[in-house]
Amino acid sequence: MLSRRAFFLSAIATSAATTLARSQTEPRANVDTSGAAQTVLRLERRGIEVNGKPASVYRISQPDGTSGIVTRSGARFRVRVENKIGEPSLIHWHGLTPPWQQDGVPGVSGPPIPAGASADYDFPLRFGGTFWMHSHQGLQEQLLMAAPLIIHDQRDRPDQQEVVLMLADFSFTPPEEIFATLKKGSKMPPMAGTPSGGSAGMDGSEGAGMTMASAKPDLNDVKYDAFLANDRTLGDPEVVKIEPGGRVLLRVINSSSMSAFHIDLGELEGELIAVDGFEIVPVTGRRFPIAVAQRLDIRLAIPSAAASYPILAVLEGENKQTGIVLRAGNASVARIPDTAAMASSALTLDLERRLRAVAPLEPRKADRRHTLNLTGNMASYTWSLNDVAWTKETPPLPIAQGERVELLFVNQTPMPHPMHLHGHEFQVVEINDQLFSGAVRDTVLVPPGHRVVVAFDANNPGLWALHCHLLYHLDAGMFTTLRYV
Ligand SMILES: [Cu+2]
Repeated sequence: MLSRRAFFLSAIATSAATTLARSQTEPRANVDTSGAAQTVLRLERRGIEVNGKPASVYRISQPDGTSGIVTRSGARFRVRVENKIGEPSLIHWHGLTPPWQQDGVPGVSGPPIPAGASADYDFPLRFGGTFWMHSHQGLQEQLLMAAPLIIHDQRDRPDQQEVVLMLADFSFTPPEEIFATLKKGSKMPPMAGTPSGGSAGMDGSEGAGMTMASAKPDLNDVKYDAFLANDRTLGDPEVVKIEPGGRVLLRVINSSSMSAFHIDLGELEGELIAVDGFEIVPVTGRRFPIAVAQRLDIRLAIPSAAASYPILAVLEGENKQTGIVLRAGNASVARIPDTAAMASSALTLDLERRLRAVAPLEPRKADRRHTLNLTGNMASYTWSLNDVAWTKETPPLPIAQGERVELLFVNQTPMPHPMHLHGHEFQVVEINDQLFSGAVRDTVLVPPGHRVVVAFDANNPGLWALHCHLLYHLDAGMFTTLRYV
C-alpha cells in the first residue's frame, strides 16, 4: 500500500484516477483517536408524493432515517457512504475543505462508488455553518440526491431553535430527458410547460457571445412541475412548531438543480447573519435572494402572540412559490397558494454588494489572476468556460501553493451563472470594476453581462473543480479544474 504522500503524488501524476480507501478492500482500524464515531450515510431510493402523484427519487440518510448530518466545528468528518442505489454514485461535501481526494467529484477527486460498495471519509472540520452534500455523479442531484450538512460552532446560541429549509426543483420528466430536450434546442415537452414569455435566446435569435447588461436575462430554461421545501409543496407544507417570543435560526439551503429564489419572510423581519456558512455583518430585511447552491442563515425574533408565519421561496422571474410554515402557539394555519400575486424579479447583486465578511481575507496583493469568460450558446445548449467545454483532457488552471489567487468571472451569456469553487472559501472583492471587501463564501452569482472577482488563498493543494452550479450547464461543460501541489 502506498504511503499517503506517495499516493497523493502518483494520483496527481496520473490525473487522479484513484482515491478513497474502499471499505471492502481497506478496512480501517477500529480505533477512534478523536472521539468522533463514524457516521454512516446511505444512498437509497425512496418514494415521495408530489402534487398527489408518486415519484421515485433518492435520499442521503443515516440508518435511523436522519437526512444528512449535524456535527460540530473542530470535530472530524468521519463518514462512511454506502451506495445502495444500484448504480455508481459519489457525494460532494459542498463548501467543506477536505483533502482533495475526499471531495467527491467523479473523474477529478476520484472514481464514483460502485453500486453496492462504500467509501470512507475522515478529515477535520475547520469551521462551522450551514453546508450541504449532494451527488456530483451524472444528473442524480435532480432526483434529490442531496441533504443538509450542518456544523455547529460558537455562533450558535442555546436559546434558539434551528429550522432547516431545504429548497429543490422537481420534475416528473427524467433528468436525462430534460437534458436531451434542452440540447435539441427545442421547447420543453408540453407536459413540462413552455418557456417563460419574453425571455431571450430560447429561439436561438440571441446566441453566444452576448455581452449585454441591458438585455433581458434568460431565466428558468427548465419548466419544473413543482418546487419543494423540505420535500413538500405548499399544498401540504411542513409546519414547524416554534415558541412564541422565541428565537429561530433559519438555515436556508438552495439544493435546486437550476432554480434561484427570493426568500420571503412575510410579516417577520429577519437578520441575515451568514452566507454559505460564513459570518457577515448582519443585514436586516424581509426578502433575500438565494442562487443555486447558496445558503442563508437568517435569525428571527418571534413575536409573543400565537401566530403562523409562512416562510416562502418565490422562483426568480416568476410567481411560483414554495415554503414552510412556522407555527407559534396554537395558531391556525391558513392554506397558502403555490403562486404569488406577482412575478418576482431576476436576482441581482444588490445584496451581494452590501455584504461584508466578519472575517475577511488578510489584505494582500494577488499573486495571480485567472479570467474565466462564462460562454455558451443557448440554441445548441452548449456551455463552457473561455469557450472550452470541459473534458478530461482539458488542462487544469495552474496556481501555486501559498498564492493569493483571484478569479475574474465575465458573463458573456444571457443567463445568470452561480459559480462554485471546491475546497476553498473565497471572498467577493469586485463587482463590475468596483472594489470592495465583500462576503466570504463558496458560490457567487454572476448575472448576464456582469464581471465578478473572487479571491482565495491557495492553502489546500490538489486538483479542484470550479464550475457553474446549474446542473445542466455543469454537465454541458461549464466546468474546469485548478491544480497545485
Ligand atoms: Cu451556468
